[in-house]
Amino acid sequence: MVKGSLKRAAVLAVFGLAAFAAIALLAGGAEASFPQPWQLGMQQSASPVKENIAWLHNLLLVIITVITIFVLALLIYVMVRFRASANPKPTRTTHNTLIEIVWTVVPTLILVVIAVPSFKLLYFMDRTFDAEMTLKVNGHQWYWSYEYPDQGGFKFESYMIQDGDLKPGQKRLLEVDNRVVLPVDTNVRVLLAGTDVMHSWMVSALGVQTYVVPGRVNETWVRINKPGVYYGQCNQICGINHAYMPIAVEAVSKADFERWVAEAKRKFAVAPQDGNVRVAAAGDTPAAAK
Ligand SMILES: [Cu+2]
Repeated sequence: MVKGSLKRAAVLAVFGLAAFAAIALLAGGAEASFPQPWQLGMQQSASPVKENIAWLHNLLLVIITVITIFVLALLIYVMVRFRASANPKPTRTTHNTLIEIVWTVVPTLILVVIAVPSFKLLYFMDRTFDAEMTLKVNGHQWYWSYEYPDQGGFKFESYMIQDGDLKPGQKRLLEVDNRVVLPVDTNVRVLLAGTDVMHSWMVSALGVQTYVVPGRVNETWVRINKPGVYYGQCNQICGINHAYMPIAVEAVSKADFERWVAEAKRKFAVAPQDGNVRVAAAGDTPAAAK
């Protein structure tokens, strides 16, 4: 009897240690706003949504680890204890009410424990009700364009820097010519639409992954809590250059954001459309008519 409970305690201790080792390994892995070689864990959080995602991920990791080790231990025990040579005359038992209740109730409780924080997070990440500004994201084959309706409505396109044009320190396949600049500690409503096919705007450190669909507007939000550059990628297969339309979000202080807006308004000013448009003449070649 004593031997049995000792064995049980030892098994429980092993479960616990394995779970914590797995969490330490996965959660402590990387601290960066871009994917790193051999990275195991998720990128460091830079928004409340991502913090909540990381928390739920760690909870699930414990549950998954414990269940997997428990089932594995049961299988090994059964294989050893009830193998033909050790157990030549098998029992004909088919029902055990207590065990049947336990294996129904315990999984139900586990599902409830997962469902409650899961639904809470789902509604939390859905939208922000007190947005301080709006960012419009447009997906194209194969680049992004961004629009700032609350800052005068300027818009610009954001293309990946090609390998040959990379400057020292720029990240291959992640750096873009025009980064999306956003202020920190600000609730930003993000509206997303597509112009051709489906794309997906995914920035890992911000916990955002929203589909970009032609003909409809999807909504999400970010609140970036520390300055930095957060890289992401299109993660909906959208055609041949799907891998070459990265996202670079640069989070700056509110004062720096105002300065950037003033500069961006000039830089990305839309050319006046009134009266100066040259009408193509009959003899123009297509190139000259532009
Ligand atoms: Cu895409």
